[in-house]
This record gives sequence, C-alpha cells and structure tokens, in this order.
Amino acid sequence: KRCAILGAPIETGASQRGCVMGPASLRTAAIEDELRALGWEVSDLGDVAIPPVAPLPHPNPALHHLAETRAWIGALHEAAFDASQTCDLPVFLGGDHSMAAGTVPAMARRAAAADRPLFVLWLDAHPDLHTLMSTTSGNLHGTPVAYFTGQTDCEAYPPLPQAVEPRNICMMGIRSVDPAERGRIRETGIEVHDMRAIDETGVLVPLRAFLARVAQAGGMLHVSFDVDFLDPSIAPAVGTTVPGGATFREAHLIMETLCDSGLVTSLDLVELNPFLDERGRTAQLLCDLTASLFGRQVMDRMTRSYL
Ligand code: DIR
Ligand code: MN
Ligand code: MN
Ligand code: MN
Repeated sequence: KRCAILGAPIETGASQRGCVMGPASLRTAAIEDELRALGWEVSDLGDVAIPPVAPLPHPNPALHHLAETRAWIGALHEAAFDASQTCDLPVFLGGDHSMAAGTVPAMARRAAAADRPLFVLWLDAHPDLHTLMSTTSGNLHGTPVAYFTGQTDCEAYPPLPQAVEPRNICMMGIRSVDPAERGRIRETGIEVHDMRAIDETGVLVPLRAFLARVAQAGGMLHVSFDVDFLDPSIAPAVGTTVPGGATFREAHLIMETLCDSGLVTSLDLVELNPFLDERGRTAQLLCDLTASLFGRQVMDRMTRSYL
C-alpha cells in the first residue's frame, strides 16, 4: 500500500492567517512516521507553491484574494493529479478549504480516467457551497463545493474538466449554513447529515449507508476533513470554530469505519491553523485520526467488515 503526502500551504481562502503553517505542523506531529509504522510506503512530495499573481477584478466586491486563490487551485489540481498517479492514497495537507477546489476536481479526473465515479465525504461544520456571487464574507474557503459540482458563477476559477455529481456527495457534521447555501443544498439534493441527525442516529447509520452506495457503484472515495468538523473543545486550532461538533470518538469511529471499508482513495486534511493551537494538540489529533484511517486499531479485530 502506497501513500503520498503533498503540502498545500494556502491561507488566502480563510478569514484569518495561519493555515500556511498547517503542512509544517502536521509534519512536526510526525504524520509520515505514523503511516509508515502502519505498514504503508510513504513518500513526501513536499509543498506546492504559486508564482506572484496580478489582482483579478470581479463583479462581487466582497471577494478576498481571488487571484492568489485561483492560482492555488490551478497549481494544486495539477500537483494533486500527479501525486495520485504515484500511489494508492494521496493525502493533501492544508491549507484552507479552498484547496479542495484543486484536489477534488483532480481526483474526479483520476476517477474518470479509470472509468469510475468519484464520491466525496465532506466532514465539516460548513457546506462550503457558496458561488463567487453568493458569498457575502468573500472568504473563498466557503466556495469549493459549488465549484466542483459545476454550479454557475464560479467562472473566475479555472475551467472544470470533470464535475462531481451532487448525489455522490455526503456531508456530515454540518451546523453552520448560510441562506444561499441552504437553497443550494435543496436544489442540488446533496445528502447532508447535520449535527442534529448525528445526535439522533450516531455517525454509523448514515456513514454505512453512504459507503454501501460507494461500493455498489464501484466508486473512488475522497474524504475532505475540515478541522472545524470536530468540537472546538478538542480541536481549537481553526479560524472558524462552531460549537457542537463531533466528539473524539465519533471522529475516530468514522476514520476506523472508513479504514474497514477499504474504499478511501484520497484525503484532504484542511483548515488547521497552528497559530491558534494549544501546544500542537489539534495537529496531533489530526495525525491520530489519519492513523485510524490508515489502519491503527486499539485491539485487533478478526473481521473488519463494515456492513
Ligand atoms: C461561511 C463560513 N459560510 C463563509 N465558511 C467556512 O464565510 O462563507 N468556514 N467555510 O470554515
Ligand atoms: Mn504522532
Ligand atoms: Mn470547510
Ligand atoms: Mn468549516
């Protein structure tokens, strides 16, 4: 089993600075050693970078750093696609969530080349479904899902080679939705399990149903993990904390179940802002959650069936 690590130190999509240190912080938490200890062959491909860019005018005056973010999306798309050709499971270290506008379309292109559909598990407090016209904060980390599902009003981003089908997306942990996003969830029919749904059913009921759909379709599965999916009490190092997030065990159970499924083919770890952390605890938690996805277990299990 081969895995590649690719750093995406982008912070222009977030509301505050610091995500640029995310990849370095995850490397300091020894993510590479952890995965190697679990029997994976790991290559660290280093960090992606962009050249200086000229400002890009846009009809929505609220947008922040459009030119830089657009350049990051283009550079990341190419680097993520190339990384995916070298291994079974690339891990993209963020960086703010606008990077998913690069990584997810790249994984959709990889899946299309293998004649398989791409599914996306979106673990986040937010649906990130704004178009470049509907965002009022202007923070572009709120836009990747609208872009990679092919919504209009994202034309300032690079042309999209391969859109992700909204019915192939499952969101969990959602608890902060803007009015324009609410309407777009309804229109697109994206499956959203908000925190109330998780309170009612636990994480396994919706997760197993989604994984069964992925398996049935012979799909590839991209997991996009936003730090703010987690409760701020265990993961303080993110610029947009929202109370009432996933617990330590809910998050590990998701990662363990994903591991058992054998379906995950790529992973984003995003929005880690080490400037806001308490002695690296959030980076360490992300590193441990990733280890659960890559096969760490407390006790060996005879059967690792997930259904
Ligand atoms: C809010 C917050 N919906 C916005 N978004 C995100 O600014 O568009 N926070 N993604 O992480
Ligand atoms: Mn460690
Ligand atoms: Mn997000
Ligand atoms: Mn979020």
